[in-house]
Order: sequence, then structure tokens, then C-alpha cells
Amino acid sequence: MFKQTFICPFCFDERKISDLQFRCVNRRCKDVDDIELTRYENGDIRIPKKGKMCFRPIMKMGRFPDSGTCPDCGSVSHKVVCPSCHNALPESTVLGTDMIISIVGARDTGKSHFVGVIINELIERISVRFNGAMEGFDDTMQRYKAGPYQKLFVDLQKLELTKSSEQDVNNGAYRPLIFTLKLKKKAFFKETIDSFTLVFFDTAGEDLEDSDVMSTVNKYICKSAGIIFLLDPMQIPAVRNQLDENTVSRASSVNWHLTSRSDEIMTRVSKMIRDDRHMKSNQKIDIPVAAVFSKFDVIAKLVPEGSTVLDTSPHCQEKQFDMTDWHNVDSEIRSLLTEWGEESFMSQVDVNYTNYSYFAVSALGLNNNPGTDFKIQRPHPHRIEDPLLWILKENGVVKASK
Ligand SMILES: Nc1nc2c(ncn2[C@@H]2O[C@H](COP(=O)(O)OP(=O)(O)OP(=O)(O)O)[C@@H](O)[C@H]2O)c(=O)[nH]1
Ligand SMILES: [Mg+2]
Ligand SMILES: [Zn+2]
Ligand SMILES: [Zn+2]
Repeated sequence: MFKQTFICPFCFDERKISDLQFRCVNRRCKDVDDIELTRYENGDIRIPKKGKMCFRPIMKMGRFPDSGTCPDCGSVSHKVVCPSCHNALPESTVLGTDMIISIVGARDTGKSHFVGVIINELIERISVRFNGAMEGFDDTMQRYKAGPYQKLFVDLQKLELTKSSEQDVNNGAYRPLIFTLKLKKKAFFKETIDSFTLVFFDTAGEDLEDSDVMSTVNKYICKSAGIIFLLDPMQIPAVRNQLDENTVSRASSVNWHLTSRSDEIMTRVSKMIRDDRHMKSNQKIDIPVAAVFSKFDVIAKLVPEGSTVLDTSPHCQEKQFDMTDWHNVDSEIRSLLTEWGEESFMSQVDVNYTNYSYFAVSALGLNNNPGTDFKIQRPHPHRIEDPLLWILKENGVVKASK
């Protein structure tokens, strides 16, 4: 069976493969109004952007062809674009599996640091360990290298809070980071390569506090293959009380008074997914949810000695998802949440989702709490891969230990 539908990694529309288009690449071909792209970039459609013509090719025996011929100039193009937004698509959108990973959480919970560090880990370590490679699509790698990578790994500084998309739409800065993950697979004696379009979208926590902004901007959450829901331990009173004020303020960018409660965000996100899927309010959602404590470096000393979560993550070393380790960490985090009086969050997760699991990560790494001058050591994350590998396992991408 060939792939029948795809999810655009830019506008998150789900469309038929047969609706895909090519864009002419002949420089001499005429420029036309590009309403779709203008709309995507939130431009004024009365003065549309100009671009080369997009057209629908003839399908070949139920398959989308490798190329199409421009109806205007007759030249051949291989450049596939989304019919809804006219952005150029990676090959893995046409042939591979679409995997949108949503990173959700209140303001200041560490989403941008998580994304900024896990991408580097995926490229340098995780994909390699699982016999594969990860490549950025289009300008993704440039945007990543010039943005979060430069700040975290070269300037050795912590990141700033993410601007609301409301403020940012016009400069086009609010675009997902798109990668193709290629993994080798052995089937009998043949080696094949599976490709996955991995899409990371770093939402501003601010945008999750307002349902109206959410429904337009965060359509991607509804289409995701997994949700990573970050929880900031600094926002839990029972944790804050056990730490000194200086430690807490270095591990935060805003005062906790100014952030939304995690259970409220959970409720809002779940309602949005149900509305999108026309589900009843008592129906549970089947998207895998990883509920993740961020900034684990700061709370490591509050965790009982001998806990599994203090150990280095074993999955990459073993080249498979270690179920015993996963089980231990999940129950350790559940008991911490109970001890810290976060039952209301846990019950929110339970009433809304069928498949969820608890994790704890540190993007910056142990003993790397930012200084008052925002300085950090090069990130050396702790267990950052766990929630992602669990989602990949739930989607059948990586194998689990027996
Ligand atoms: N110690 C420690 N602090 C962290 C870590 N990750 C984030 N922080 C702290 O938490 C603050 C907020 O992190 P961000 O990643 O910007 O949070 P965010 O969720 O993207 O916030 P918004 O963009 O406002 O939604 C940072 O400025 C750091 O002070 C970590 O792994 N360890
Ligand atoms: Mg952010
Ligand atoms: Zn699109
Ligand atoms: Zn043409």
C-alpha cells in the first residue's frame, strides 16, 4: 500500500497525497500571485507574494510521480509543495511517516531549552545509536544553528523566553523545525531505510494560556504522534520550599506567580484536541503523553538515593527502549508527584488520556544551573531522550526490550 494522506509539517493540514503539487523551478518561467504562501506567512493577500507556478501532476498508477511538467513553460520540476500553504516539502512527507512531536507546558517550564538541546542530541548521538541519521530540511539547520544552538552551545548562555506568535507572525520567525530521521531496518536479508519527518514546534507558553490563540496557532498539537508535556518543579510549592531562593531564581526566567497552572494547560490542550476530533468530553484521547519534570538537575538532591532516575539513561547504550528502566522511572516520578501534592495534575492526565507515562529530564545537565549572569556550561543533558524514545517506541519506530 502506498501512503494515502500526509500532514504538512508547516501548516499541519492533513491532505491526500494525490492533492500534492509541484512548483516550477525554471527561473525564466513567469511569476504568479501566490495567495497560499502569502496567507501562510500572514501577509496581506491584497498585495500577494509572487512566486513560480504550482501545479498538480498526473498520478502514475495510484502513486505520486517523481516529477511533473510545468503547464506554462514545459520544464520538469521535482520540487514538491503543500497544496494548502505552498511550502516545499521534504521527500519523507511523500514517502515516509509523519511524526509531529508537540512540546507543551506552561511558561518557563523549559520547552525551548528542551528542544534546543534534544535536537543536537538527536543529530550527534541518538540517531547514530539507533543506526540512523538525522538531517534538517530546507533552512531548518541554519535556523537551528544560528538560533538556539549558537546561544546554548557556542555562547554558553541560557535562552530567552519565547515570544508569543501573535507578536512574531509577521517576521516569519514562528516556523517549525523540520527534520528527516532515517533509520536502517533489516528485513530478512535485505536492508531497507525507513524515513520519518520529525517536526518540532516550540510553542510560547504564553500562547497556551489563551484558548483563542491556541485554536489557530496550535493546530499542530491535534495532529501529533506524541505530546511531551513539561512540568516545572520550581512551580511546585513543596519543591520550592526545600530549595534556596537563589537556586530557584536561576532555574527560572519569570516569577512563578506569573505562570499558569499546569493542570489548567492540560485541561485546555485536551479540550482543544477533543473539539478537533469531535469527541465527547468523557472520551479519553489516545495520543501518547509523556509528562516530564524538567530542570531535574535542580531537584536531583531531593530524590531518594539509589533511585533509577539518578542513573544515566540506558536506552541509547542498549540500542533499544529498556522497559525495566522505564517502569522504574515512571513509578519514581509518580511517587514524587504524590509526595509533592500534585495529585490534581496526575488526575487531569488520567481522565484525559489512555496512554501516558512520567519522566524527568535536565536539558542543561547535572550541576549546570544557569548563573545569575545567564551563563551555563556546555549542555550535557540528563535523560533528555527518554520521553522522545518512549513516544517513538509507542509509534513502532524503535524496539523495546522484552
Ligand atoms: N537548572 C536548569 N534550568 C533550566 C533548564 N531548562 C530551563 N531552565 C530554566 O528555565 C527557564 C525557562 O526555560 P525556557 O526553556 O525558556 O522555558 P519555556 O518553557 O520555553 O518558556 P516560554 O517560552 O515562556 O513558554 C530558563 O531561563 C532557565 O533558567 C534545565 O535543564 N536546568
Ligand atoms: Mg520558550
Ligand atoms: Zn502546508
Ligand atoms: Zn514553468
